[in-house]
Amino acid sequence: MDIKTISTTPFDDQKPGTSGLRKKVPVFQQPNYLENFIQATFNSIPERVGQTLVLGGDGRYYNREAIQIILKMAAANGFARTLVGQGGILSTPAASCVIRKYKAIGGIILSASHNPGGPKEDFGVKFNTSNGGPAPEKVTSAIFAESQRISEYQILEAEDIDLDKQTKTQLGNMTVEVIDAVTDYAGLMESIFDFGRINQLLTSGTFRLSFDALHAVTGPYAKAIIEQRLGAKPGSVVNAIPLEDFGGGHPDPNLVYAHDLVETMFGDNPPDFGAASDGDGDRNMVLGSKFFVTPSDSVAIMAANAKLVPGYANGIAGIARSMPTSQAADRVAAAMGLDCYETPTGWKFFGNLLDAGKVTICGEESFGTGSDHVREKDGLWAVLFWLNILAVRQESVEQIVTEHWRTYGRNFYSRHDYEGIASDKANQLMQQLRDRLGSLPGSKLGNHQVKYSDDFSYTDPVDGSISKKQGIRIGFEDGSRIVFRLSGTGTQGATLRVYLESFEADPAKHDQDTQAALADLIAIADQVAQIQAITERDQPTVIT
Ligand code: VG1
Ligand code: CO
Repeated sequence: MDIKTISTTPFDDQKPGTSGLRKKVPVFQQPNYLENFIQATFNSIPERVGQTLVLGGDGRYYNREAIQIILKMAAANGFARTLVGQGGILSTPAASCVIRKYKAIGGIILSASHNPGGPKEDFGVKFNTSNGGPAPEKVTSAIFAESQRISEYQILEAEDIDLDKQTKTQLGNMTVEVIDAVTDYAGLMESIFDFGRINQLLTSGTFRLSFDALHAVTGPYAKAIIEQRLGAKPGSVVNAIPLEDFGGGHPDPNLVYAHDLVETMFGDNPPDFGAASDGDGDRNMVLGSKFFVTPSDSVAIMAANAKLVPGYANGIAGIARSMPTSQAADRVAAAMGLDCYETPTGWKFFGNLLDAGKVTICGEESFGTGSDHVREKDGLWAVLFWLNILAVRQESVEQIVTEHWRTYGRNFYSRHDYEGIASDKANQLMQQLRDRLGSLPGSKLGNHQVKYSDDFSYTDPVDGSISKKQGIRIGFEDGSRIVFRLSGTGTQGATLRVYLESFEADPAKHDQDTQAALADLIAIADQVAQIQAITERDQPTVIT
């Protein structure tokens, strides 16, 4: 065996963000950059020797090269076995499923999620632990600490592995198993949902659906599950072939970036159901005919209808949502007598709650929903959940959502993103807001009386760990809220996210336009945070 020990020096910028380490491809291609981060990750799991690792990615540019490097490093670092998705492909939820099913010590997922891909675009590395979930903060901090004192890494000198054939190959003392990327995941979906009933709906002749994979990782999964197993008409899944640059698009399932699907769903004679997922398959957007379901409503509606799905027929244990996500889910939890947890942004904060059995369904406003079936948010799972509800209730998406609002009231909700602003300006904006937090409660902003204002701090109810400075919240007496935070997934400058929410109990007012319903809060947000003055932008780049 030819294991080489290579001397290296630390890079100071390897601190994982909201979801792994994300940088431009050329940054990862610098000598030793990827290797340092992988060795730092391996160093943080001393119990790795003799264990199984899971490896795959969303197929973006540099995926295959990175996989070859990581395989050789895993072989040199004592792993007994690595499971790799065929072609180097594993969606984020599928990787979570495989880690759990084969009791791996962890997994490495190569993805920058919804960020564009290509030689000059984004690449990323996420490490998931043995529960299948994103490494919690204590692990990502340990990885960062390792990256700051690294002096060498181990790599096996060997030929590249053929990633396209499902075979077992020996790499030093480690076995590499190239596995079908879809089978385990599809089997899990079949164990949760009523495939028979969904099949009846999809083959009834009247129901039409369109799933846009945006040339990202969910293409093969959606083809296999929605078309082949569930019988949707061929062509129901579009843009199904994963491309290294996602066809030049932005694989982000929202009303702005999934524009073709939006045109289909809001055009003439639209299908009954439309959905899209992101680069790595963990996000979902759900649409009905000429109707958009906000992700915050989606998680609330799923929780309220969970008993219609066989996998949740015995009820759910509780609900969790990220802090900026609307409080629609809280209303469902209250009505069902369940606990509802509010966590910082990022799926890693749901892991402990799921492991402890405190919650079953989790959601984020950023088009992320999931459950205890894996430890990641799961785009196709959410789509199948909706199809299962539609198959049982035999109503349209719009009917289901509007009826939900009549029962629970409507939380009007929108997120305004200001992308690519200068980091110093973004920090200045947050700092001056922070400086004013103490003086806001009791004062009036527009017509709204401030009830509380703080920088969100979270104490994990399971292990007691504390995460501070997770976003500035201003809450009003009437239940409306404005939240400000900076993105932790970008690779260029800073992105300011402004989250706006108000509540309306009166069904006569539920069909207002969202932006109109939130207009006064939007004006208050600008006034209190000096957005236009500091960023010199007169409008957001993306509104969801
Ligand atoms: C964003 C979203 C957050 C999500 C994260 C990862 O983070 O706001 O809700 O968990 O992306 O999603 P940020 O820090 O940019 O706001 V994914 O699909 O990129 O793994
Ligand atoms: Co994603």
